[in-house]
Amino acid sequence: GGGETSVRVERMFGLMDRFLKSDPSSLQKDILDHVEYTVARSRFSFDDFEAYQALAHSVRDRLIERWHDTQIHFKKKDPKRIYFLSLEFLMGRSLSNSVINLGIRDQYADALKELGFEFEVLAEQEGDAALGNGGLARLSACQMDSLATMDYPAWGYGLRYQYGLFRQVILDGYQHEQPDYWLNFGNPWEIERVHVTYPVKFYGTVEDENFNGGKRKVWLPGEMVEAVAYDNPIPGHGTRNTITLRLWAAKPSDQIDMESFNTGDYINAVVNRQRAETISSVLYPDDRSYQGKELRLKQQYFFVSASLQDIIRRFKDSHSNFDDFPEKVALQLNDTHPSLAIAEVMRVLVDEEHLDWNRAWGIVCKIFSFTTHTVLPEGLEKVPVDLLESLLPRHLQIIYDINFDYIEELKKKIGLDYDRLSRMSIVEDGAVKSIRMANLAIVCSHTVNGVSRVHSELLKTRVFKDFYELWPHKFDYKTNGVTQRRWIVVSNPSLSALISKWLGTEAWIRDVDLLAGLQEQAANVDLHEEWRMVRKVNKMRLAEYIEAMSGIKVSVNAMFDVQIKRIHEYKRQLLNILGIIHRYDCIKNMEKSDRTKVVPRVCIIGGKAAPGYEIAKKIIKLCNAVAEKINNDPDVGDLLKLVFIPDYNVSVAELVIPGADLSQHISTAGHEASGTGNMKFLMNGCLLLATEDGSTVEIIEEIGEDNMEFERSRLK
Ligand code: Z16
Repeated sequence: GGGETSVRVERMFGLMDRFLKSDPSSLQKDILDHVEYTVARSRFSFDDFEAYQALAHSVRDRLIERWHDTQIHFKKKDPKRIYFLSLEFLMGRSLSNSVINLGIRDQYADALKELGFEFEVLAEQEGDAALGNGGLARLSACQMDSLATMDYPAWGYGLRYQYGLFRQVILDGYQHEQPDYWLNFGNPWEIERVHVTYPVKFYGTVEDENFNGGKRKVWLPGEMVEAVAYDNPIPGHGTRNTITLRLWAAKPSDQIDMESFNTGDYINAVVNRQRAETISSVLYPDDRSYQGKELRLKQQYFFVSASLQDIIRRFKDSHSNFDDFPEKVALQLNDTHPSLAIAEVMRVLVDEEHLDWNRAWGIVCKIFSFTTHTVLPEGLEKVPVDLLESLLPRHLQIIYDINFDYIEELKKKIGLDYDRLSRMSIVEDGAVKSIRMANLAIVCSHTVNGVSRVHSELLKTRVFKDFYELWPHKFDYKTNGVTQRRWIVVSNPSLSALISKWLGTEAWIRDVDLLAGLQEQAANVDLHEEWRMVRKVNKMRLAEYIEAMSGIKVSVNAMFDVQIKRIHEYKRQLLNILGIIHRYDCIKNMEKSDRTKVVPRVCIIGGKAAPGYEIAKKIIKLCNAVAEKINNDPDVGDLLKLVFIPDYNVSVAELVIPGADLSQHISTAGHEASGTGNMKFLMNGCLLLATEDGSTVEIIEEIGEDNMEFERSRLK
């Protein structure tokens, strides 16, 4: 009865402090409790890694509190939710970011000091979560941080790969790939939701069934796997809002395959079940070429299907009429990777919820927006029809039906211009008949976002010109950004302190525009001096790292000239290396007396090549060969060094960027959709050497022409 319940509830509240406390001794107690009960080590004997684990678990507890409050708050308010669907998230490390956003970093540092540990040393124990390739994936991570900080009711959805982006090992100058089995040592930043699971179906056939005097389609799938949710809490800064990155892992489903168990081959039946897990096992390491592999398509549908079941379940918790769906749900497609979501929503609404086609279509047209990240044709996904037909036969029919209606409408608008109709069709009738996922996404989305102004212009005038002429109102852009929380506060604490001191406030940590206030101090020599000291300290950190990684000693008095990003022809690392060879040659041929005029330079290049991208791999080899030559020439000494930093990732970036004097963003103009590294260097006070491409064009406008120099060719 009620009496008994209230006694129980009272007892529960009595046992629970409303919130975990964050004074040093509470933190120490929590950490030591985790050493003993979570890590299962004696509190008198544990190493740095175990201390990190315990520390991380105590932070996790605090995240969970806020996460619960956030869920309750939004459940009551029932706002329109933003669902960000992305196959990639490059989160990097979580510890520092979390305690800084929770506002308890210093408290933790003090608490640890008394226990004999350094916060920074423990933070170094954490491995990167590298569930993504490059800019697109790090953008997803930055966006999650900003959505949380700005109090949005947002969810990120993705895949929990067991193997993240490969580790790059350099042997004899060549890149070798090693598996990144990142979950080996556990992951304190995720919460496994054993009860949040959904079945995901593949293969099979589509049959006609009698229904209400008519016919309808039923999909009889041939395979079923289970999607299990793993929640990664994302805390905002200066707010209790803590949102969720929900990643799906594949597990064998209990509901099928009983047949194979009945045949008596028990061992093989178990082994076959286990194969389900391969769906979420490995991230594809190609940063923009689409290969048309079945496993990749399976990954896409797996995460789309599980996410939509979850989203629709949440909607149905408080709504019964699907016409309200667009008022409560916004689905953001991060590139075309999740664009099967369009066909899946149609399928659920029509086949499972029994809405008629036009009503379902009206809903679909209001909920999707599509962000596109490239203009390179090889980046555009084209799924072979044969592949789609075998894996998802009902979805193929739905896409054909969407295309049929759309082409009929199109004919009314543009007439029988068959060239144009075939260019704009969702279905490509080439040697290999295929589905153009970008066309599907454009047709069905209300907004198509570019990632910088020039990128958007190129979409409108070239890549998607036909569509722009038809639907100019759909085309928009949101120039990429990066979060200053990670790229200044986490990665450059001394600069962060300097900025807060000279601005007289920490408000810039939530509102980046306030950094403009530093302009008033632009001529302040005291500030200059402090700034130089900060740079020096960061360069020393970086120099130590370089020596530890490569044995190369570099002088912190030299200019650090950095290019770090995925290796790609259009990004022109080759041009950089040729420039370095030229510089070497000049020094060699110089009069000895002229050498004093040379600014000593340490050139730093880092980045991974897609494992199948031969030219990119050769560029890495070339870089290492040139480095070998230059670094071992005593005649050149500190005037020029070249370092290839292996295994470039988010935490390496956090170390390198604050120590850079000059950074290179020299893509062939018209190729870099946006670029985000440029912003990270810029906000750390680094000079940019750049082509007028992507977001650099807008950076030029922001900093003003007083703060830049054009190359002569442009002045002519
Ligand atoms: C990627 O990282 C990007 C584009 C793409 O098609 C595939 C991948 Cl994996 C990058 C763009 O190259 C870069 O210019 C942009 O800043 C970034 O996406 C985020 O929009």
